[in-house]
Amino acid sequence: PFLQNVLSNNQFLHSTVDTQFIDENPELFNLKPTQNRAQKLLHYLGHVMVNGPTTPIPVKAKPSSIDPAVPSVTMGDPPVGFRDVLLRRGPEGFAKAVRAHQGLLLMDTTFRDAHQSLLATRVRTHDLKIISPFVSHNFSNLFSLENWGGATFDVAMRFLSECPWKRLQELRALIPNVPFQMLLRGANAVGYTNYPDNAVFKFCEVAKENGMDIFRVFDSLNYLPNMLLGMEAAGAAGGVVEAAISYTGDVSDPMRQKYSLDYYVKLADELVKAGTHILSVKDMAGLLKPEASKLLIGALRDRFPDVPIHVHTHDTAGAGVAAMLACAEAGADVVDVAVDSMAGMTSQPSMGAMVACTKGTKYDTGIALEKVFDYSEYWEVTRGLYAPFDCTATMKSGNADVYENEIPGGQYTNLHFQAHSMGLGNKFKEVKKAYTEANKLLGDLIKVTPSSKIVGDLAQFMVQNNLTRAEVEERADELSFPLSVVEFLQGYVGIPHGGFPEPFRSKVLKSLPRIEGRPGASLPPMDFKALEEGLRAAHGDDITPEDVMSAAMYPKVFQEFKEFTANFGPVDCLSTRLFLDGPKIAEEFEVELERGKILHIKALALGDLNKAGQREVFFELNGQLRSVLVKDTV
Ligand code: 3PY
Ligand code: ZN
Repeated sequence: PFLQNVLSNNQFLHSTVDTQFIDENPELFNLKPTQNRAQKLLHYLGHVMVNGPTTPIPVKAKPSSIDPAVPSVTMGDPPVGFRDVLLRRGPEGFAKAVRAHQGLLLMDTTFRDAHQSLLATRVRTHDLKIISPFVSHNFSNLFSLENWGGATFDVAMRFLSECPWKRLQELRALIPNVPFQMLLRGANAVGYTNYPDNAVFKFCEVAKENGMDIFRVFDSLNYLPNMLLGMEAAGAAGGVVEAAISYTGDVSDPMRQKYSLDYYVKLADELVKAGTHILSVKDMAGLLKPEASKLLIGALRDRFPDVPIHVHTHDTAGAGVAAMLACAEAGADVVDVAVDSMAGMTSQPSMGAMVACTKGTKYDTGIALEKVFDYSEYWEVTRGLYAPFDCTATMKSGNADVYENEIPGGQYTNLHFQAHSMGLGNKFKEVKKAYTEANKLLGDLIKVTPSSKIVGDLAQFMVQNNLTRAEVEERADELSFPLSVVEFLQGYVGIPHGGFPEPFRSKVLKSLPRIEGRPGASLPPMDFKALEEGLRAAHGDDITPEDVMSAAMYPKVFQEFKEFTANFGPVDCLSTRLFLDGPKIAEEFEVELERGKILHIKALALGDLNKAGQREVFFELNGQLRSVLVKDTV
């Protein structure tokens, strides 16, 4: 308003004042549009009160009514952690320090993979932020905190209506001392298909600028050219490169030769040769048994005495802690865990169990068990807020059948959910059997995003059409397969170990084109300038470089996210219960829009349905009566 007055002032307009300062500083006019964020949030809350949550809810359960207690944190700066080592010594020095470290190091996956596996990736920045100072002060000796990438990028915008970059920025400000780690799907970045090379490079650059430290890079087929592209992008951005070999099969079973010890060691050779700072084994389905851990990690340790080894697993069968202890004994430097109340089943093995089981041994983690208990209690109660997404609504235990079907943790939960929501809860075994058969049809693949989705799509196709593997093989030239399967066979994902299955491939593809080599190599570079201009035209001038990357990865999801926030405001400021369930009548609450800017809101009443099918919802906002009109769509 002040500027508006100045700009309409006669003296100002007729140049009788010296405007040189203004002329020389055009950025003074980069004004935020008048926001009225409060009214938009009332609109959102009213909408939830009338119509229920905007995000789809898979389970008929309400968020718990118990609020988490936040454990207290001592005043002052947090202790020095590995991030300080990284900032001082760079990625190479960091890797040396990790390798030289006495005792076992842990990565905490609670902020990413744990909730991706158990709670459909739905944990909101709001709840991550609340516990961040505690993590920073009490878990400063973690190797890293995995808090970004994988499915979180997409889900943040698509289902939580929040900006993934803001999450990264806010967590970084709260946890300066623990390295942050993300999951990068190689040439697929944080998406499900190949992006042009320059998009993967730019993505890593922006991620690093926003505070990301360690990039775990994998490819869903272990296809080396795709992995190298992701590694180069992470390295060029100045990040720590952690190349991850996706593990499948069983190296301790002499009958299973396709993914043998020799296969993994040879792949590791290539990754080390390419200069990975850290070598990772990514056991996305939790198939690495203790005996296999000894063989695989032992072999890698012998071959690469100077390279830190980091192992990731899932606890689907229930043998995760045993496997990670075996990995530590075989020479792993770092293993992945989730805090106890977010661990187990399709998530990572329990942090508390690993800390307790190694205590007093040469693998002692140096983490205080008491602090793990506090951390776990916070997450136990917070987890209750996500009851509408919690896999334990239907899944009651782990299951050792994963050694046969090899379904990755997150997908195992999703398929279980899907089977139950389609009323096929008693047919889950069949779904898993079909998955096993579909995998064999496709030539026994490494299965992780997106190859796992392709196997899942084929399995679903077989169940829906009541087809056996033999029938699919026989009738391959006449069936109309899911697009993902056809594209995989065309080579759009990469080339699987051992090549494509024949004659299945030829029968399906007939004369369809086949891609030779790395799929991304033939994509034209993304025109970021044009993309940014388009976004400015659509959404106004406050588009950031981060927004441009969001739109590059997920154009439609980003557009919908912008439209949503233009309507409903910064819903990430709401508590999770308010976000999912809205307030109760007469409930009073505060919403912190930004530091020190707090709204005091009371929900007063819900009006009757009017002739236009709307309801008026009444609030008190900072002591003043406000109302919003909401279309009743229920
Ligand atoms: C992802 O790609 O999101 C994964 O977690 C793979 O394991
Ligand atoms: Zn995982």
